Amino acid sequence: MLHTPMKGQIPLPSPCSPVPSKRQVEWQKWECYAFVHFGINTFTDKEWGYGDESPALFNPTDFNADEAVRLFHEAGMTAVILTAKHHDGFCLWQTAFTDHSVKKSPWRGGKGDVVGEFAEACKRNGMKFGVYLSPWDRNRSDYGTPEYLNYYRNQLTELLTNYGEIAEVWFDGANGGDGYYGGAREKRTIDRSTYYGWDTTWNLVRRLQPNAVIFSDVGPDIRWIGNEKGIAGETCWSMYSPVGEHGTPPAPGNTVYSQAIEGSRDGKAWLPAECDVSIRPGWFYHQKEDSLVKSGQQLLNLYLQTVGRNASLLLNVPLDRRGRVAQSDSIALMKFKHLRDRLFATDFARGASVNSSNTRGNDVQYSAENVVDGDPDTYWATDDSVTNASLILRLSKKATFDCLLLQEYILLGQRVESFSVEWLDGNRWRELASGTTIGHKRLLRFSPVTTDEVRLVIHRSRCAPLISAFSLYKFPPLEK
Ligand code: FUL
Repeated sequence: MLHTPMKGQIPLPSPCSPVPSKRQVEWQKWECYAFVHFGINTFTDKEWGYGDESPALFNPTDFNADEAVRLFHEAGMTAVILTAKHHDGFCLWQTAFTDHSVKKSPWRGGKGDVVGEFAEACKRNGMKFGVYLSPWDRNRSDYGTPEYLNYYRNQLTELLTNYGEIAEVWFDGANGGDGYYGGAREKRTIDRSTYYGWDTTWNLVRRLQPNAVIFSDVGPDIRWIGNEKGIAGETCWSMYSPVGEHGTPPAPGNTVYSQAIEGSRDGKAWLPAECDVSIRPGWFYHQKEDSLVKSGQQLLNLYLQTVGRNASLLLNVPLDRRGRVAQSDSIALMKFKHLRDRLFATDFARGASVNSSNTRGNDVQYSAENVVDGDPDTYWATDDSVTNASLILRLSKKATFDCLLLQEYILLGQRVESFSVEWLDGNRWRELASGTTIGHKRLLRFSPVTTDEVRLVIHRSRCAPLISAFSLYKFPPLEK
């Protein structure tokens, strides 16, 4: 038994800077959510439209936002981000600022609104909704001039005022190059650091949707992981100080993005990582890729490499020419969900008795048993000066497991930089797994062991460690 002062006598650990904002903390809980690429490319079988496509091509035969959103919800996803406008400039909503939109398509007699139907479907199904609005616009004649920025911000204003709560705004780094540009058919290069006046645009988002998180290569709320493969670094800090290429100011499309996969221990800003990856080779639907959809098992691996490494998984599931999710994709999504449900069905560490080498002020509020209580808001903490410490968990009975989940209480900063986990084999401790960062969530897979005693050793931490969860699971056997 600990010799304990009364609960609450010991003050909270001091923050280990930088710390997340409220919107970043909320976003971190989304974990796995859907990206939906849909637009003119769906009908031309391309990935990047040139900008000269006729809006008449957009004509889904059976568009059903509700069905897609329900599927995502059932698959355990928490939000949907829709490509309201891709690089080709075609707009999926009734914008007042261009005719290059659903207004000029035969779909629903020119009265349809894909953004509106998705926003409504998300509301109905308790899902968050976000928008992708491509900064690069290969249709606009004024692209590259200051006028285009008014156009871009006017469009953003429509999206952020007419569709209720917008949870994330996605700013793509791909911009500038050849295009139709109102008939000019030429190559236009812009200065990525200065052209877009990002601060002004981000202020607009803050004003219109104060709770929305802003995504780009440089944040300001969440960062691109630097690849489109669904892989976060085994070391993955939520901190990051983006730098531009060749010493130029960093901006979307202008960072040394290979650094984003790990972020940095001493990064100035809290900029956690989002991993965007498609369920298919392409972002848009192509029939020829129907046989190349990732399996449930592959999606589970992506989950381990993203959510399991302190990042989020933004999984793209495009709509086909009907305006629906293809059957192959929905089967894979439900298998993915089924595998996660089975994996996380039993936590063998829940309710274990836990001893720690040190507990903050010997206060029960910071007790080691907080790591096995299933509550992410309680945590084990050590005294401020103690940055290496250990826990021994005694399970109620022997169990066989091959997966470990660890979580830090990130509201006060990301701290742990080196840890290992051992299991008691007879009377010998043997290493099970080891790692560097933990962050919001760390999942590790190893060969199965059977034991009733496990030890967590924190070797190094930026500040006193705050651990909110330690769980043990068993992977389900491989299914066909
Ligand atoms: C990239 C774009 O160029 C792709 O077409 C896709 O939208 C992807 C999510 O972002 O930068």
